[in-house]
Amino acid sequence: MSLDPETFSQVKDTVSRFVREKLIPAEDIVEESNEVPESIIQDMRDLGLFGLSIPEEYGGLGLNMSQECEVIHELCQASLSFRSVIGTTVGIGSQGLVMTGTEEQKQEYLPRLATGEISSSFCLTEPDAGSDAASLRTVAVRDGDSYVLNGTKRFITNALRAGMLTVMARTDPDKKGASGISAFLVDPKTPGVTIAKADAKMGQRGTQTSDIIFEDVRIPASALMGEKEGQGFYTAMRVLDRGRLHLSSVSTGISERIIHEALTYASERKQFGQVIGEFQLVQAMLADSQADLFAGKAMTMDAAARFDAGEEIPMLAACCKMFTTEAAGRIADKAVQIHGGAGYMSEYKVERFYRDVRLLRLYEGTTQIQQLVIARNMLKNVGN
Ligand code: COS
Repeated sequence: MSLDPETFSQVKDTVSRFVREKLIPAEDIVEESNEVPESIIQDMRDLGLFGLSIPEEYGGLGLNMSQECEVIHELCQASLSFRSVIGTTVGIGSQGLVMTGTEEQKQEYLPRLATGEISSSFCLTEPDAGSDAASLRTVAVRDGDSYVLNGTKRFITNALRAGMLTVMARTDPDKKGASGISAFLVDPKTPGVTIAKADAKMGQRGTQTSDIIFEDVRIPASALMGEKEGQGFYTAMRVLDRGRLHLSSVSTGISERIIHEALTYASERKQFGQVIGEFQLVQAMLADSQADLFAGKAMTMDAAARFDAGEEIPMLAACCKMFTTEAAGRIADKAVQIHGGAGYMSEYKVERFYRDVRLLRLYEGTTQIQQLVIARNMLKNVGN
């Protein structure tokens, strides 16, 4: 699956224009109001952004991974909260369904997800199951033609606006680890589902995360993704591999924007009778940031091309996620430093971006989980 080069180039140009003309000017409103204006969400629907990764036969744009990474890099030249509106639908919320759903399940949800009529959330994390995802405790007990769900999910992005939840739950209580977990497609309006109020966070204002509580939620047996029990954890891992490439592009996109802010400031701000960009110690910070950005973009595009060619990429995706998110942290830190005292002031965007990018090293697997995935794969391949 991929979009033809000419149409793809138009999509990319349109996204760049949208970022420049609509998103960047709206950044302050989002920061102040803690929400993305409905008019912008409608623009995103009109541009087809919710359907980037959904195959064309279900109404999406059908981008391949390389194309998705390029578009996400462009989109993330603006505040990360905008990307977050479509992020769960484009990435982890829909891709399990694309990979393993039955035709009927795909027909039920994908066309509406692609247009943005509904959006989706990915429900894996729980109060006691974060990095150790396989220890999750939400249960789905089979009862005739239904399953009954009980449990709590935590930090679920876009839960408050979701029209479809991909929920990982334990169907086999005798199997403690990965193989007892199944994935379900759940309508959040089902009786017994409670979505808690949005969490207060360090940054990314305008992005909403919440707990979801399932209390005796009866869902039809046909909601079991792929109609196969015991596949949920493996699907989640595959979805996260892909999601980690998506997030790498998020990181390189916002890194490029932060470097632009630092460079602009360094070219205008004068001290000791000259612009500070002429000082070599400032140049060193700019140069390190640019090299980090170039490396991150190159590795992400390489891994995405390999994914599109059908290669197994869990280790490479973890390398990209680890490197690009850590690089975004370094770049944001240097941008604040280049701004001096001004960098600590909310009036300048780098203060906000510094807080926003802190999340990148935490969600969809912390840096330490990426290290674990990389090293385990290296050790597995010894002697091959
Ligand atoms: N693709 C497919 N299958 C995978 C896989 C992948 N990328 N990674 C692991 N698996 C399989 C393993 O092969 C193993 O299969 P068996 O049951 O047949 O043995 C199973 O999944 C369990 O894997 P493993 O033994 O490695 O599981 P662990 O519990 O030790 O750890 C980690 C797995 C830590 C990698 C996983 O829990 C993880 O990614 N945690 C972070 C979760 C996360 O990113 N949360 C963010 C929430 S979403 S915003």
